[in-house]
Amino acid sequence: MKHLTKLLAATLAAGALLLSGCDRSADKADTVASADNQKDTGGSLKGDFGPPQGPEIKAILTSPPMVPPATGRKTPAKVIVELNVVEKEMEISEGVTYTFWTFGGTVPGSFIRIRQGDTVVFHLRNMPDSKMPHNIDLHGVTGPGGGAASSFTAPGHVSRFTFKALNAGLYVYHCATAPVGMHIANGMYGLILVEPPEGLPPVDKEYYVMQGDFYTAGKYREKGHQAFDMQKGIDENPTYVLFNGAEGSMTGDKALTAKTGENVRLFVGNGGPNLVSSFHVIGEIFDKVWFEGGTRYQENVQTTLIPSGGAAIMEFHMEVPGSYVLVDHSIFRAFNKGALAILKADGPENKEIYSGKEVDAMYIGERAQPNLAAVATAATAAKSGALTVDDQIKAGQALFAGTCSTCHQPNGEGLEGVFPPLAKSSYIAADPKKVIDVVLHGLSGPVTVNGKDYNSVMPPMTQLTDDEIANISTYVLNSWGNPGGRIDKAEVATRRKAAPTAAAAEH
Ligand code: HEC
Ligand SMILES: [Cu+2]
Repeated sequence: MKHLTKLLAATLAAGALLLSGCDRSADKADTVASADNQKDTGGSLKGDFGPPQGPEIKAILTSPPMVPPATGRKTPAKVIVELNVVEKEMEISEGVTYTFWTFGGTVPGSFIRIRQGDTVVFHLRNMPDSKMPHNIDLHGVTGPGGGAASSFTAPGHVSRFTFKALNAGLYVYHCATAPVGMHIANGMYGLILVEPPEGLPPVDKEYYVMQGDFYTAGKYREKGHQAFDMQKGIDENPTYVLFNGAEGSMTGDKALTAKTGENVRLFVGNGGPNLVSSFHVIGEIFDKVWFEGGTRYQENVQTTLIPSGGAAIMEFHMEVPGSYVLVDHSIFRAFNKGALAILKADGPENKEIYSGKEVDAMYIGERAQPNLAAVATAATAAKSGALTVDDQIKAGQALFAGTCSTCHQPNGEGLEGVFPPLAKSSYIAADPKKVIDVVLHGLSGPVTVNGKDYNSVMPPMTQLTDDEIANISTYVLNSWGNPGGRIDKAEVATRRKAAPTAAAAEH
């Protein structure tokens, strides 16, 4: 024990020596990086610029993915922030609704932008039709609880507290009412940017993106209204991992946009409640990342970590037109839980930097097309008992594009010797209901389709729900010269039970 302590002390001393040695040489290295990037900001001590000056200012709040304009101020002001807590049902995925608890009616909540040294008078109003009390803890507040204790607000009440924003940075705010995990999991978080006194350098586009993990009683994409599942939350086993509170919140015609030649700045937060994000943009390199939302930046970064309850600012220059995919690079979250968004850059090709071809359908899948409305229509029709074959075919087509077409090709022709055709398939004609089994349980070993032999493996599509499989199967049966017919959800459920898949057997 004694030995160990001694050893530790010696190691520490050696480390300290090394460190101070390092420091001195860094002082001498008079590079742009050390002068500009390593300056002493003085922290909260230097963030008090005295009493507010000029008239009171009402903060402009924006809904995601928009960001309020720069404050443009050179002096500290008194800034009024009015934020409403709204509990409301919204779509979490096509045909799936969830009761979110929100700051400002959106997930994440309204973006707040102020300047270091500002005095903020915060009004938190909990709407009269709320069922729960709520409060707010802003990570940019210096003071116990970050405002939480002073802002506990019952339904139909308003509370007010004042703070001086001493530290510059990008900060998360969230509800901190018990059970805290549940309030955050229901969407109660957002970002507040405290600009440094000199402001941020101007860029062409600024966007607000925030990740969160969600826990529903039903499985991923199971249609209808879904309740919160506390046990899944405790187990840190999310059903959805999302950017801006909904699957597809920034894809298709809602994609973020930019032009080539522009500088884009992303303010990215992570509300959690549980997961750490490995935030990445497929096809871009971050020129700069203000990691952890702090004062210093790192350059030339591929993927940046954003902790739960943390944030980062990143900037990059758009060189090549096309679709860039924002993902959590813990990649099952992107392709199987929804953590995927698109930034679409328009402009002339730049063949010297990139030879061309749009990002693979494999990366964006069905999220590239804005046609998932068909899936929602089918879900609504199914609920009211008015689901037609046509609804099913349209929904199935959209889902086929994201699930089956990478192998069997969009026209169902397959790839010779590798993926058998679904078009005019002799396999399907022999027993149309077999489509359900193949999708549910996969297929391997030798098969002959339209006179050609295949001996490969199709994995079971365990991520699909019963009604998704019913719609895809109905689409396949009614396309490309196949025999037609209709598969309903109940039939899929029966066949699923008949031969449990590996995934189902786990329970
Ligand atoms: C990862 C590639 C892949 C994906 C994705 C895929 N399949 Fe397959 N599929 C195959 C392969 C490979 C076979 C042949 C397996 C064998 O050789 O035993 C096959 C066989 C089939 C067959 C039987 C043979 C035929 O051509 O009629 C059907 C039906 C089928 N797939 C439907 C689908 C549907 C519907 C989807 C989407 C829900 C889908 N597949 C997704 C690779 C895939
Ligand atoms: Cu709350």
